[in-house]
Amino acid sequence: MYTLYYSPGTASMVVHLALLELDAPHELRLIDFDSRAQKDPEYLRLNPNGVVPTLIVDGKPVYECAALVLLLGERHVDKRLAPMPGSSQRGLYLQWTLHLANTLQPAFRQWFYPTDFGPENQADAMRDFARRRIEAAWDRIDVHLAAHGPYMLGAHFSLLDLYATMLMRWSRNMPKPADQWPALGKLAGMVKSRPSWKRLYAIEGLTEWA
Ligand SMILES: N[C@@H](CCC(=O)N[C@@H](CS)C(=O)NCC(=O)O)C(=O)O
Repeated sequence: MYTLYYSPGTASMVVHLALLELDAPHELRLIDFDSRAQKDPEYLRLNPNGVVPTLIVDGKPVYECAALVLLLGERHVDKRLAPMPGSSQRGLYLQWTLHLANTLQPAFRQWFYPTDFGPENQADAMRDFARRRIEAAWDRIDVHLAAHGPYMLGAHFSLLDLYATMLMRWSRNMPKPADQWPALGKLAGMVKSRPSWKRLYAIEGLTEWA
């Protein structure tokens, strides 16, 4: 049994989706951002970064959503939602998962929390820089999907598609949302039609970009 510390629609979303896709028994603990529960000393003992997600795995906290996606894929290998070491898709899988984690997700952090990166009076410039980084990443991923899609790994759905689609969702109120890129839009449509997506929306109480 896993325990996921989450906040609706945030970086915990991909872990929650993965748990649902993998049919992995889990319980949820809501971290209320309005009361800054992510900075509570009790929560900081689990995740000293004061962010979600944190997943309790065999009694121990593990954080970083990309790491959790990789970990869950290999702990539930029978579900075949992640290429294992030695498989021909493994390199591509690691490449894109880390690309999302190292390039796209940090740019979103800069978009949503610009004052973490510089003074208040430079927030607009920070956000504009983040927007350009995000759009450049969508350009590259869309080219990849158009040539090698429709899923990130080709013909077969994997946990990586959940990660890409969560990040696409974060762009929904940006000047150019990710689903306006054709191949990205197609991927988003396929992931959004999965039962796991619909269940997560019901459980987390999400409505936007359903
Ligand atoms: N690198 C971390 C980033 C997690 C992260 O930034 N989570 C955000 C929500 S999307 C958060 O908890 N923000 C609350 C805060 O920074 O106080 C991961 O991938 O798990």
